[in-house]
Amino acid sequence: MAYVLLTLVVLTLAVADKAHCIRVPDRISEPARDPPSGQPLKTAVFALGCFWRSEAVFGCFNGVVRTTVGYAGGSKLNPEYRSLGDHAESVQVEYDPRLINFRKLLEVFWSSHDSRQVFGQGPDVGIQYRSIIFTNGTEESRLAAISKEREQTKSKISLVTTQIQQLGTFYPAEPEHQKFELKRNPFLLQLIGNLPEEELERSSLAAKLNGYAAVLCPPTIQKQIDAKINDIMRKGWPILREV
Ligand code: MHO
Repeated sequence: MAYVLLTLVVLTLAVADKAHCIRVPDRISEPARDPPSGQPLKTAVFALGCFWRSEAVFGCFNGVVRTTVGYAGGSKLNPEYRSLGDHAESVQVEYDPRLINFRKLLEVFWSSHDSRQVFGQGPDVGIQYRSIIFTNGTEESRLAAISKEREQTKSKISLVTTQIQQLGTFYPAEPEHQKFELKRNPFLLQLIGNLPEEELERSSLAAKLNGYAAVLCPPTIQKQIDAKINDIMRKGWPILREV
Protein backbone atom coordinates (compact mmCIF):
# COMPACT_ATOMS: atom_id res chain seq x y z
CA MET A 1 0.00 0.00 0.00
CA ALA A 2 2.79 2.36 0.97
CA TYR A 3 4.50 1.55 -2.31
CA VAL A 4 1.34 2.37 -4.29
CA LEU A 5 0.96 5.64 -2.44
CA LEU A 6 4.55 6.56 -3.06
CA THR A 7 4.20 5.78 -6.76
CA LEU A 8 1.11 7.98 -6.89
CA VAL A 9 2.91 10.87 -5.23
CA VAL A 10 5.87 10.54 -7.60
CA LEU A 11 3.57 10.41 -10.62
CA THR A 12 1.60 13.43 -9.43
CA LEU A 13 4.79 15.39 -8.92
CA ALA A 14 6.05 14.42 -12.37
CA VAL A 15 2.83 15.61 -14.02
CA ALA A 16 2.85 18.82 -12.00
CA ASP A 17 6.44 19.40 -13.00
CA LYS A 18 5.62 18.83 -16.65
CA ALA A 19 2.71 21.24 -16.43
CA HIS A 20 5.09 23.74 -14.90
CA CYS A 21 7.61 23.18 -17.68
CA ILE A 22 5.26 24.11 -20.47
CA ARG A 23 4.06 27.28 -18.77
CA VAL A 24 5.59 30.59 -19.66
CA PRO A 25 7.74 31.32 -16.61
CA ASP A 26 5.98 33.55 -14.11
CA ARG A 27 9.13 35.22 -13.03
CA ILE A 28 12.71 35.68 -13.95
CA SER A 29 15.54 36.70 -11.73
CA GLU A 30 17.42 39.74 -12.91
CA PRO A 31 21.19 39.82 -12.86
CA ALA A 32 22.28 41.84 -9.84
CA ARG A 33 22.84 45.41 -10.87
CA ASP A 34 24.14 46.84 -7.62
CA PRO A 35 27.73 47.96 -7.94
CA PRO A 36 30.29 45.87 -6.07
CA SER A 37 30.67 46.72 -2.40
CA GLY A 38 32.59 49.92 -1.77
CA GLN A 39 30.68 51.54 -4.67
CA PRO A 40 27.31 52.14 -3.07
CA LEU A 41 24.35 53.44 -4.98
CA LYS A 42 23.40 57.07 -4.52
CA THR A 43 19.89 58.36 -4.07
CA ALA A 44 18.21 61.51 -5.35
CA VAL A 45 14.63 62.66 -4.88
CA PHE A 46 12.70 65.08 -7.10
CA ALA A 47 9.15 66.41 -7.26
CA LEU A 48 7.93 67.53 -10.69
CA GLY A 49 4.21 66.95 -10.91
CA CYS A 50 2.26 63.70 -11.03
CA PHE A 51 4.62 60.99 -9.83
CA TRP A 52 3.47 58.41 -12.39
CA ARG A 53 5.11 60.58 -15.01
CA SER A 54 8.12 61.55 -12.89
CA GLU A 55 9.02 57.92 -12.32
CA ALA A 56 8.74 57.17 -16.03
CA VAL A 57 11.00 60.07 -16.96
CA PHE A 58 13.92 59.05 -14.72
CA GLY A 59 13.62 55.31 -15.25
CA CYS A 60 14.81 55.59 -18.85
CA PHE A 61 18.44 56.28 -18.15
CA ASN A 62 21.37 53.91 -17.97
CA GLY A 63 22.80 54.05 -14.48
CA VAL A 64 19.38 54.47 -12.88
CA VAL A 65 19.11 51.25 -10.93
CA ARG A 66 15.75 51.72 -9.21
CA THR A 67 12.89 54.18 -9.09
CA THR A 68 10.21 54.49 -6.41
CA VAL A 69 7.34 56.94 -6.21
CA GLY A 70 6.38 58.47 -2.90
CA TYR A 71 5.70 61.54 -0.81
CA ALA A 72 8.24 64.06 0.47
CA GLY A 73 8.69 67.69 1.37
CA GLY A 74 5.88 68.01 3.89
CA SER A 75 5.35 67.48 7.59
CA LYS A 76 2.47 64.99 7.70
CA LEU A 77 3.47 61.64 9.16
CA ASN A 78 2.72 58.54 7.08
CA PRO A 79 1.01 60.28 4.15
CA GLU A 80 -1.18 58.35 1.74
CA TYR A 81 -2.34 59.16 -1.76
CA ARG A 82 -5.79 60.29 -0.65
CA SER A 83 -4.43 62.25 2.31
CA LEU A 84 -0.92 63.37 1.56
CA GLY A 85 -1.17 66.61 3.53
CA ASP A 86 1.54 69.11 2.61
CA HIS A 87 3.78 66.58 0.83
CA ALA A 88 4.64 66.64 -2.86
CA GLU A 89 4.37 63.66 -5.19
CA SER A 90 8.00 62.65 -5.64
CA VAL A 91 10.27 60.11 -7.22
CA GLN A 92 13.26 58.53 -5.53
CA VAL A 93 16.00 57.64 -7.98
CA GLU A 94 18.70 55.19 -6.94
CA TYR A 95 21.65 55.42 -9.27
CA ASP A 96 25.11 54.09 -9.88
CA PRO A 97 27.41 57.13 -9.65
CA ARG A 98 29.89 55.48 -12.02
CA LEU A 99 27.30 55.61 -14.81
CA ILE A 100 25.24 58.73 -14.15
CA ASN A 101 25.60 61.70 -11.82
CA PHE A 102 23.51 64.28 -9.97
CA ARG A 103 24.26 66.92 -12.65
CA LYS A 104 22.75 64.71 -15.36
CA LEU A 105 19.72 64.00 -13.14
CA LEU A 106 19.27 67.75 -12.71
CA GLU A 107 19.26 68.16 -16.50
CA VAL A 108 16.58 65.47 -16.77
CA PHE A 109 14.61 67.23 -14.03
CA TRP A 110 14.62 70.65 -15.74
CA SER A 111 13.85 69.32 -19.20
CA SER A 112 10.96 67.13 -18.04
CA HIS A 113 8.53 69.64 -16.57
CA ASP A 114 7.46 73.26 -16.53
CA SER A 115 9.19 74.68 -13.49
CA ARG A 116 7.44 78.03 -14.00
CA GLN A 117 3.90 76.80 -13.53
CA VAL A 118 2.83 77.74 -10.01
CA PHE A 119 1.99 74.65 -7.96
CA GLY A 120 0.94 72.43 -10.79
CA GLN A 121 1.78 70.71 -14.05
CA GLY A 122 -0.73 71.16 -16.86
CA PRO A 123 -4.16 70.12 -15.63
CA ASP A 124 -2.77 68.75 -12.35
CA VAL A 125 -3.10 71.69 -9.99
CA GLY A 126 -2.33 71.80 -6.27
CA ILE A 127 0.64 71.88 -3.92
CA GLN A 128 1.13 68.13 -4.28
CA TYR A 129 2.38 68.88 -7.81
CA ARG A 130 4.92 71.57 -6.87
CA SER A 131 8.46 71.46 -8.21
CA ILE A 132 11.22 70.54 -5.74
CA ILE A 133 14.83 69.42 -5.88
CA PHE A 134 15.59 67.55 -2.66
CA THR A 135 19.21 67.63 -1.65
CA ASN A 136 21.47 65.62 0.53
CA GLY A 137 24.33 67.83 1.69
CA THR A 138 25.94 71.08 0.64
CA GLU A 139 27.45 69.94 -2.67
CA GLU A 140 24.09 68.86 -4.02
CA SER A 141 22.49 72.09 -2.76
CA ARG A 142 25.18 74.07 -4.57
CA LEU A 143 24.70 72.16 -7.84
CA ALA A 144 20.92 72.51 -7.54
CA ALA A 145 21.18 76.28 -6.92
CA ILE A 146 23.50 76.78 -9.90
CA SER A 147 21.18 74.80 -12.16
CA LYS A 148 18.18 76.80 -10.97
CA GLU A 149 19.95 80.10 -11.70
CA ARG A 150 20.82 78.86 -15.16
CA GLU A 151 17.20 77.88 -15.71
CA GLN A 152 16.00 81.31 -14.58
CA THR A 153 18.31 83.12 -17.01
CA LYS A 154 16.66 81.34 -19.95
CA SER A 155 13.70 83.72 -19.65
CA LYS A 156 12.86 86.64 -17.40
CA ILE A 157 9.17 86.66 -18.29
CA SER A 158 8.26 84.43 -15.36
CA LEU A 159 9.81 82.97 -12.22
CA VAL A 160 11.14 79.49 -11.78
CA THR A 161 9.07 78.22 -8.85
CA THR A 162 11.26 75.22 -7.99
CA GLN A 163 12.16 74.88 -4.32
CA ILE A 164 15.47 73.45 -3.22
CA GLN A 165 15.25 71.73 0.12
CA GLN A 166 17.10 69.26 2.28
CA LEU A 167 15.44 65.85 2.06
CA GLY A 168 13.61 64.76 5.18
CA THR A 169 11.67 61.50 5.11
CA PHE A 170 10.71 59.97 1.80
CA TYR A 171 7.55 57.90 2.20
CA PRO A 172 7.12 55.26 -0.56
CA ALA A 173 3.65 55.38 -2.12
CA GLU A 174 1.18 52.53 -2.30
CA PRO A 175 2.01 49.63 -4.68
CA GLU A 176 -0.65 50.63 -7.22
CA HIS A 177 1.29 53.84 -7.93
CA GLN A 178 4.64 52.12 -8.51
CA LYS A 179 5.57 51.56 -12.19
CA PHE A 180 2.10 52.82 -13.02
CA GLU A 181 2.77 53.30 -16.74
CA LEU A 182 4.23 49.82 -17.15
CA LYS A 183 1.32 48.23 -15.31
CA ARG A 184 -1.05 49.71 -17.85
CA ASN A 185 0.70 47.66 -20.53
CA PRO A 186 0.01 43.90 -20.15
CA PHE A 187 2.10 43.11 -23.21
CA LEU A 188 5.25 44.59 -21.67
CA LEU A 189 4.50 43.00 -18.31
CA GLN A 190 4.27 39.61 -19.98
CA LEU A 191 7.41 40.29 -21.95
CA ILE A 192 9.46 40.59 -18.76
CA GLY A 193 7.88 37.52 -17.20
CA ASN A 194 5.05 38.93 -15.08
CA LEU A 195 7.32 39.81 -12.19
CA PRO A 196 5.71 39.80 -8.75
CA GLU A 197 5.12 43.27 -7.28
CA GLU A 198 8.17 43.23 -5.05
CA GLU A 199 10.53 42.42 -7.92
CA LEU A 200 8.82 44.84 -10.25
CA GLU A 201 9.43 47.64 -7.77
CA ARG A 202 13.14 46.83 -7.50
CA SER A 203 13.84 46.05 -11.13
CA SER A 204 16.00 48.32 -13.32
CA LEU A 205 14.45 46.76 -16.39
CA ALA A 206 10.95 47.56 -15.13
CA ALA A 207 12.05 51.14 -14.39
CA LYS A 208 13.26 51.52 -17.95
CA LEU A 209 10.23 49.89 -19.56
CA ASN A 210 8.01 52.10 -17.41
CA GLY A 211 9.53 55.10 -19.20
CA TYR A 212 9.26 53.34 -22.54
CA ALA A 213 5.58 52.49 -21.94
CA ALA A 214 4.85 56.18 -21.34
CA VAL A 215 6.91 57.13 -24.43
CA LEU A 216 8.92 59.45 -22.20
CA CYS A 217 12.41 58.14 -22.91
CA PRO A 218 14.68 60.09 -25.26
CA PRO A 219 14.10 58.96 -28.88
CA THR A 220 17.37 57.01 -29.06
CA ILE A 221 16.41 54.96 -26.00
CA GLN A 222 12.83 54.45 -27.23
CA LYS A 223 14.24 53.13 -30.54
CA GLN A 224 16.77 50.89 -28.86
CA ILE A 225 14.04 49.27 -26.76
CA ASP A 226 11.75 48.96 -29.81
CA ALA A 227 14.48 47.07 -31.63
CA LYS A 228 15.03 44.70 -28.73
CA ILE A 229 11.30 43.99 -28.40
CA ASN A 230 10.90 43.40 -32.15
CA ASP A 231 13.79 40.99 -32.06
CA ILE A 232 12.21 38.99 -29.25
CA MET A 233 8.86 38.95 -31.05
CA ARG A 234 10.52 37.62 -34.19
CA LYS A 235 12.12 34.82 -32.21
CA GLY A 236 8.85 34.09 -30.43
CA TRP A 237 10.45 33.88 -27.02
CA PRO A 238 8.57 36.16 -24.69
CA ILE A 239 11.05 37.00 -21.98
CA LEU A 240 12.94 40.26 -22.13
CA ARG A 241 15.86 40.26 -19.70
CA GLU A 242 17.57 43.53 -20.38
CA VAL A 243 17.50 46.48 -22.75
N1 MHO B 1 -4.30 63.79 -13.43
C1 MHO B 1 -3.81 62.60 -12.90
C2 MHO B 1 -3.07 62.77 -11.64
C3 MHO B 1 -2.56 61.50 -11.12
S1 MHO B 1 -1.16 61.73 -10.28
C4 MHO B 1 -0.75 60.30 -9.58
C5 MHO B 1 -4.92 61.60 -12.79
O1 MHO B 1 -5.65 61.56 -11.80
O2 MHO B 1 -5.08 60.85 -13.72
O3 MHO B 1 -1.41 62.69 -9.26
